[in-house]
Amino acid sequence: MKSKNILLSLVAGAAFCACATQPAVKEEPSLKTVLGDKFLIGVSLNTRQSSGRDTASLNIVKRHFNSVVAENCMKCEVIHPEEDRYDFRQADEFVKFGEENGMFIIGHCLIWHSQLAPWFCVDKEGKEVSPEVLKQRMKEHISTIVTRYKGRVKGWDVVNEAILEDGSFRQSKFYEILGEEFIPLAFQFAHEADPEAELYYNDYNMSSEGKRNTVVRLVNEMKSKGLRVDAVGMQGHMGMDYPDMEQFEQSILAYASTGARVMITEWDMSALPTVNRTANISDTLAYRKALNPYPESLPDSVSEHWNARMEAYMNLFIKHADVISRVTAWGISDSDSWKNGFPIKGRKDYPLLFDRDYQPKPFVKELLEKK
Ligand code: 9MR
Repeated sequence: MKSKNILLSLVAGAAFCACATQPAVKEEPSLKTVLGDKFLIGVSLNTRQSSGRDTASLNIVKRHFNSVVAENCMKCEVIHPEEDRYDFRQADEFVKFGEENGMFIIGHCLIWHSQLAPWFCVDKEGKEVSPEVLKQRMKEHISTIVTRYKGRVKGWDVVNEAILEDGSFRQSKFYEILGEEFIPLAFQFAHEADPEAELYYNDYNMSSEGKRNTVVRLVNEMKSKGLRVDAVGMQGHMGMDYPDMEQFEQSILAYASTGARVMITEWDMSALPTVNRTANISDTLAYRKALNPYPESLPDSVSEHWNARMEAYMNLFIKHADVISRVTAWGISDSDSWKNGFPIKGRKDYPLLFDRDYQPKPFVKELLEKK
């Protein structure tokens, strides 16, 4: 017994000496360490990133984020281009990347009017399919994709952008053929395919009152029918003069009142003059030089305003961390962003958390220094 104690003391002593002589490794501050006890902090990945080619971006992803979402590779036209053909190559790569890096993986998106494969709502003659056929196609599409990634993709944007700002339903093919019913049906099919997966309704301009009222009604109705709806995704595509923060806050609370959580799912803030507030990819405008005022770099005064607004929004998310369970940026560095090409092609925008040199923006730096 005595000799065992001596041995233990020697081991402990050696361990102590080893610790004492080695300088403590200082963990680099990261967004996930600063925010990890509040909500998941996520980012969307394009295929250069999820395939591992864009290593500069991946250093940021691995250090700062604990959740990833597919920017494009799970959308219908990519993953299910023809009725009897799926193409899972890019989606498989994305999910593998997420798993290898311990990320909370989000699938985006199952039912959406945009980037919908052309075959989806028509028959061989190009005529609109019947409600029964469309239901069957939705079921097959959703079950095949969700089942493939069962237990690996932890949450799905089940229905994307189905409601307009005034609260009416978007006149998509899904709505025209099936009416409102297409939304609960999509949630039902997704849940049947993976009962463990979280399911979300996701949309932009979610602080506009009309849209808010309809989404709240929809979520309440689905929940009262016993359907699983885990969260409402407020995309969070912002500009320098919208959304109004008070309305945004009211919306967070309104969505949370359904009992679902709230997620900021596609966060970015354009630093350019606002020409419209939509994120619907077909709402484009012609290029004019005056609308691309910072082709070299962002002037300090604009950068300060941008950082102050982003910081204020981050503080709002932190304030409501009891109901917000994820904040996801829509891209890693400014050069990735869809905003460089939308709503006007060829502009240079500065909407993300990291700049074109992969450096954190001032408000991110400040956040990191707080820890
Ligand atoms: O960022 C995406 C961009 O690369 C695509 O070209 C575009 C095409 O529809 O979709 C962008 O992502 C959208 C997201 O899937 C849904 N909400 C709006 C986003 C910006 O359009």
